[in-house]
Amino acid sequence: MSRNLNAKIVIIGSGISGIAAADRLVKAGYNHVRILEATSRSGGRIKTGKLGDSIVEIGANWIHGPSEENPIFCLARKYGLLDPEALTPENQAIDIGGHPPWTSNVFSSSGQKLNVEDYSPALEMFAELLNESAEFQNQKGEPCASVGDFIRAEVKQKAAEKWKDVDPATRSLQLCVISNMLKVECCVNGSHSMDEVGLGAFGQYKTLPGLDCTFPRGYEGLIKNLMSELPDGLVTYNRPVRCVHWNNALKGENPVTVQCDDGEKIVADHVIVTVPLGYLKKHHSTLFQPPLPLHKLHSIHRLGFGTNNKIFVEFDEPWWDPDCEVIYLVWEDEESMVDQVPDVQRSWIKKLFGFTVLKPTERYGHLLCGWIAGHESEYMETLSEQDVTHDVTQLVRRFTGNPTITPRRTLRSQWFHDIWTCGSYSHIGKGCSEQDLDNMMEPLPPKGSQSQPLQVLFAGEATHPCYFSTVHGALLTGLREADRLISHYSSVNPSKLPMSKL
Ligand code: 6YU
Repeated sequence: MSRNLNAKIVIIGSGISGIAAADRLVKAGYNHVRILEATSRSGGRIKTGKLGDSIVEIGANWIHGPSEENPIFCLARKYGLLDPEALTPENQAIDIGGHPPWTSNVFSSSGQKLNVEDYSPALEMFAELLNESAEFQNQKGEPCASVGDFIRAEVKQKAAEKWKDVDPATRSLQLCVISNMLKVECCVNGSHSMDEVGLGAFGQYKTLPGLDCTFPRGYEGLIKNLMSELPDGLVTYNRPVRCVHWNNALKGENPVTVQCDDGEKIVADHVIVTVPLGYLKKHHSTLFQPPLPLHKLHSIHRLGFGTNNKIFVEFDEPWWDPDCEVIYLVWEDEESMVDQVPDVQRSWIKKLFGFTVLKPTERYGHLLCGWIAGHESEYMETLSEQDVTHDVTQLVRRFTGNPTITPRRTLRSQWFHDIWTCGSYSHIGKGCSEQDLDNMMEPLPPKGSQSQPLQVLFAGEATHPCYFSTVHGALLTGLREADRLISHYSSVNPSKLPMSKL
């Protein structure tokens, strides 16, 4: 195939995956590349905001696994966006397996601050079972359909052996801690419940070494730097795409036509679709003409895409220890190991697992980030700021036993009601396998078709086989699809293009 630098390439979405694809193509010499973005900004789920004087992340928070293999870490380092500690070889070498060893404070619903020995047996058991949950990959079968079912069954069995001589109150508390841990995992996975996270392919997600770090001046700094390297005018903002008409060449026209909401029709040789899985789930039937092939549709349905929201809460004084990095809130009536609340409207707040502490204090003051996943989180989005603040205040007063604590201000994210995202990020759904992730990234027309190849390509976090749900995963998918086109047209091996050129 001859190199065709005049190929018309349209990228839908200006999140990190779309930007990475554009950057790679432009630097490879393609001169008809454009991005159509529905909103007025680039970055998508990378979104930095402010609460008072503090910079806060509404979307992505950390670089997961900041080390040499992580392209986000390499770019952030190149642009000088990280604190010096994050750059040290020691920091890069720490292998935490996705769960940073944070110093915790644990409070119970009767207003007690628990001692480590009160809750550590449950934490240890949970961590062990979570590791085991990732080991059914490539095995002949798994004992249960979901991670939630597996953990509950195993805890019951192990508790009967290990905690048989423990007094009932202590034993019940351990089970309540397990409920809290399940809620934490709902946030990590972006799922409503761990009962909806598939066990068989749970081990598909891979972590990188490095202790998770943040961007002291905001994650969006990365987007600004990347955008400054792209030609002016490459992104058209406020231009939602309504429909991608593919296989047009059969009618003697250009292979693809992109129809925008405002009626404009843009012809292209290739379209790279980077819209979130949540958006795809909701709009696939109108977004593609002809419709997506059945195997791709089934994978879109099987993969999970849930909501994880943040509620930032600022206080005048800390009510946690100076070294505390995470606060867990344990409900003492949850010994049945639940991660869903029975009555969402009345008790949505029980789903909030607790808070991470924004550090260092000199930068953020006394600022916490609350985490809440699932349908309870989606309901929270419908409440007024005042109602959310009221419920969070009552929660903190109850768990600390201090009826006077009052937040100075709050701010929450609303990812489910963001019409261009429809949730937060993807996870392995029940019944999912590696094949589903392969199907997600398969271009159109599918293999074996006689029509013009690579008309529609798919990037975005939900199309990465093992780094789905992350910023680095999303970036790598953009590069992958750009490279697919480059190698389609060129004899030059795209892997020879240095990463530093990005
Ligand atoms: C990470 C983190 N992080 C917290 C929260 C969220 C996410 N992630 P984009 O959506 O960015 O871009 C698509 C664009 O398309 C967008 O601009 C749209 O407007 C546009 N669009 C849509 N429809 C369109 C149309 N019709 N026409 C035109 N344009 C259209 N990742 O690395 N660290 O700390 C977090 C977190 C609250 C919401 C995160 C984190 C996820 C990333 O933000 C996300 O993957 C990428 O930004 C997506 O980029 P993109 O380009 O694909 O889409 C075992 C096991 C466990 C598995 N999971 C463990 C990992 C945990 C992940 N953790 C995340 C945690 C947090 C806290």
